[in-house]
Amino acid sequence: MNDTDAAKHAAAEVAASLVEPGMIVGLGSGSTVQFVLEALGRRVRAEGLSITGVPTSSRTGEVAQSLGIPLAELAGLPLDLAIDGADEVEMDTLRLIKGLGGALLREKIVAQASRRFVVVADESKLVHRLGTHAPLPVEVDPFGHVATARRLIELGGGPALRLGKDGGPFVSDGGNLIYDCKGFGPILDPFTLELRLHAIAGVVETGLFLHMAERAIIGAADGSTSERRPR
Ligand code: A5P
Repeated sequence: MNDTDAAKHAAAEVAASLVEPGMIVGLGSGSTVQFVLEALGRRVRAEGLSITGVPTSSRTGEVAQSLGIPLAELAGLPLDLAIDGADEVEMDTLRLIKGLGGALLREKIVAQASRRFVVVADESKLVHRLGTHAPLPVEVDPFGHVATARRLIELGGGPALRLGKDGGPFVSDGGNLIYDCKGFGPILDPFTLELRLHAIAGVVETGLFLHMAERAIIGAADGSTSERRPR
């Protein structure tokens, strides 16, 4: 295991230990969550831990199923806990950029439906200001998306249409396109930016997760972890 994976693994093990019998658990997406799924699958098999997972992407659903984690769709009841990764974690506030994996819309719906939202990440994801390294992913409706992108240019986002492995546009689980916006960083006022982006018809969701995370579990390469809470 390389250093980054060791850090992700350490954070994931702590997050998986927060899950208690009977919980309905939102399961995020990405490589850090993959370690969470493995830890939960192990607990389901070894301890008979009875939980219901609500996946945020088809990929997570497939992996969770293969590991024996029972799944359900998101319904009206609140989830007890959601666990997800992040592309950037603002260290003092725990505001996040998410969506480099392309699952931001469902991740945000699941996080919003959960009583508690815990982030798992390696320490490379910690930043002083959002938009330091990661572009801001903005999910848009395919209809007229070039016109929508023009509005993102006007806002200074410098949008780039995300491409898939086949060289064509990347299409999210919800059938939408994603523009990665490098131009917004560093993001000093994410709340105003969120409002401006949502005021554009055609924008479905943004990768800004504000006031959502109750804590972040940050893993280091030596296998240690630290916990951060928003100030
Ligand atoms: C998926 O859409 C993203 O929001 C992920 O949570 C994010 O990209 C973190 O992924 P890693 O754990 O692979 O870094």
